[in-house]
Amino acid sequence: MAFTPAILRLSRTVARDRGRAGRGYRLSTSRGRSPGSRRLRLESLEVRQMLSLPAMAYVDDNWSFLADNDSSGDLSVGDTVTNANDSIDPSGVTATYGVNGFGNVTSGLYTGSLPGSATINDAITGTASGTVNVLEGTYQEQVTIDKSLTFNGAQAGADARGRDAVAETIITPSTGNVAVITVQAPDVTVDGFTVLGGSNAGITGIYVSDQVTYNELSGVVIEDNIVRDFDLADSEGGGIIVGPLTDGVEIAYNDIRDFTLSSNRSVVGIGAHGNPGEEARNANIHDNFVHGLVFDHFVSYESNFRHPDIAP
Ligand SMILES: [Ca+2]
Ligand SMILES: [Ca+2]
Repeated sequence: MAFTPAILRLSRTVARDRGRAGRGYRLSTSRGRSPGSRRLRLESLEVRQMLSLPAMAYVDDNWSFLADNDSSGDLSVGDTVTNANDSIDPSGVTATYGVNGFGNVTSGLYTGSLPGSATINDAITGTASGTVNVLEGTYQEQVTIDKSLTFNGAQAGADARGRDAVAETIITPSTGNVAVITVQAPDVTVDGFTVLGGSNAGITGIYVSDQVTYNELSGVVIEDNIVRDFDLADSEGGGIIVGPLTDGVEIAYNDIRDFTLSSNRSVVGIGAHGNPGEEARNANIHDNFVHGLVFDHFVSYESNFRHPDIAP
């Protein structure tokens, strides 16, 4: 099937970009020192992170500034922020910016964001295996979950099928030919998000496969997510895709809807694909809605297709 290699190319591109822009970038501050010195810095950084990373973090697109704890006269790591601007439990979450609170501060005495503390990916980097709560709002980025954690949106625990007119955590891509959320670690739950594709070619909403270290992933649950409004133009795409080297991924209570494309390409609502020796095994796909996939030309789509590389 032509769809499979496109998804593989996609995930490998994401992995390469992540390698360039992720932890390696932080280490570039030691440029000019000896390689041995760089390794020492890496080790001490990782030790420090293991000792001090919180197990629970929050991300908000519109924090309210509460306290300038270091009297710096601006937003800095360690200041107190609260979610006063949200409609769900306003001011119910108080966090320490850059420690267990990430994102943008839009009201109060000092506003803005800081590099390393601004994005959902920053929150994942800054959290030990535990829970990252992304509060209601809209976030434009490609999220890579590269450690075992629970990744909760505003509607975590709420069945996505027919869910409407409630405050959502919306993640939308900044470019085409990417997965909006990539799960590449075992024991990850993605619960209660909306993935909004927009007018970006080649988008996959949520993709599960470790194309970096090629370890088989188990214990992954994708539930209660809306994946909607993809205008894929002349390209392929999909809603939720289980990729190679996975075992027992559960996909349930999701609502996949409103995909359009304009050429002879394929779109998959929910699917699984593997490679010989790298199968997607035991995928447990149940209780999802896939609807509103609209095409101008011929296209094949399946909500749960069978393939020789998908082992039972
Ligand atoms: Ca400050
Ligand atoms: Ca918000």
